[in-house]
Amino acid sequence: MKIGLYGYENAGSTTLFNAITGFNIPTGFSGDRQQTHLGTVKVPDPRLDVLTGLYNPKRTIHAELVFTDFPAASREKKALSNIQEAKSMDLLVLLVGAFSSDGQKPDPVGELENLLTEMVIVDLEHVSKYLEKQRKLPASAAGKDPRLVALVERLLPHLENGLPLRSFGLTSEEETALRGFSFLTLKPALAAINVDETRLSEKPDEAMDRLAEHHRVRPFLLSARVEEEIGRLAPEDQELFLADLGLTEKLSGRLLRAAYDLANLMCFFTVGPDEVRAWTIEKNTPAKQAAGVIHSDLEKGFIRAEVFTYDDIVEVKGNEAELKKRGKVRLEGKDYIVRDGDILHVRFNV
Ligand SMILES: Nc1nc2c(ncn2[C@@H]2O[C@H](COP(=O)(O)OP(=O)(O)O)[C@@H](O)[C@H]2O)c(=O)[nH]1
Ligand SMILES: [Mg+2]
Repeated sequence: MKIGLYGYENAGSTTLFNAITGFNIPTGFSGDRQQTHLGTVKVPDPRLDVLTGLYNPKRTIHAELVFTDFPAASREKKALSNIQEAKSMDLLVLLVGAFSSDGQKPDPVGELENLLTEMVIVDLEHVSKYLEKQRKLPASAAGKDPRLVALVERLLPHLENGLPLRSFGLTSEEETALRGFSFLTLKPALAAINVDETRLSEKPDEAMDRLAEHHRVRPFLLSARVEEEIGRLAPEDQELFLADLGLTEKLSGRLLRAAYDLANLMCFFTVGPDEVRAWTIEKNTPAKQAAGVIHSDLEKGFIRAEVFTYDDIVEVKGNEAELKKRGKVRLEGKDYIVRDGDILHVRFNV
């Protein structure tokens, strides 16, 4: 899963990136503002720690997310650099500055509106170009898909009205048909509002809420600088600091959970003496596709999956033989919908 950070200069995107990844990239004008930064973050999951205790494996592998901090957009030009790369992201974090700095009045609502509008324009241009190309093709042209063209035609007025495709009301079949376009305004997005730490427990104001609702993005309050500082403390001190701010968890944990929720993601596990590992899939994924996340051979040669739940294996302290005796190990076929916390042994043949 790939998460892209976008925002205007000085909104604090590189500071946020440092807070999440633990990196120490120079921020503000001391940094190289044209550089793109990439960082991998382990998804914390207490269940994985418990399973590690039960199986005592050679290695434990967390689910991982990759964060990309794109160069900040220039306020004068408005344009977002690398906006085309947003198409390959699974989730967007649109960061706006709401903290006070040198007497300058922040304008988080205006910033967010610009970012969101920019994304509508990218999709609108994509749709217009596609339709223009299709119109020029003879009816008999290979690969012509009149149903897809008709669907895309229906999207045009919606985008022309400045609305995101998230609010179009697409059916899941239509969404699948449109996947190849990678529309930006269909991607799950967090509106990350970078506030002073004293305002962390406040709610986003009404104008912000209205805008976020209009574009179907989820507001998320954070304080990048203070979280960056907390990240540099010893773990014991981190908890104290967080508690002082009225928080129970570091930014990376909160943000990752919001991302999983918004993108409709969940984890299943594989276990054994070599490796205990968490895997990320979308909710409602059938067993065969879930196996494909582990390895394409497991999907191709999928026969069945032995499935048991995290809670059940914890109850028998990792004793799978005992679990079988109790009839708690199921044999599931390719269409079984994998659930959060399921543990899978995939049987396959290639
Ligand atoms: N007061 C305050 N300053 C911040 C905060 N986040 C970032 N900054 C400062 O804003 C400047 C720009 O930050 P940077 O992360 O480089 O912004 P970017 O241009 O969006 O990547 C730096 O001087 C940061 O220290 C914050 O939450 N509070
Ligand atoms: Mg930056």
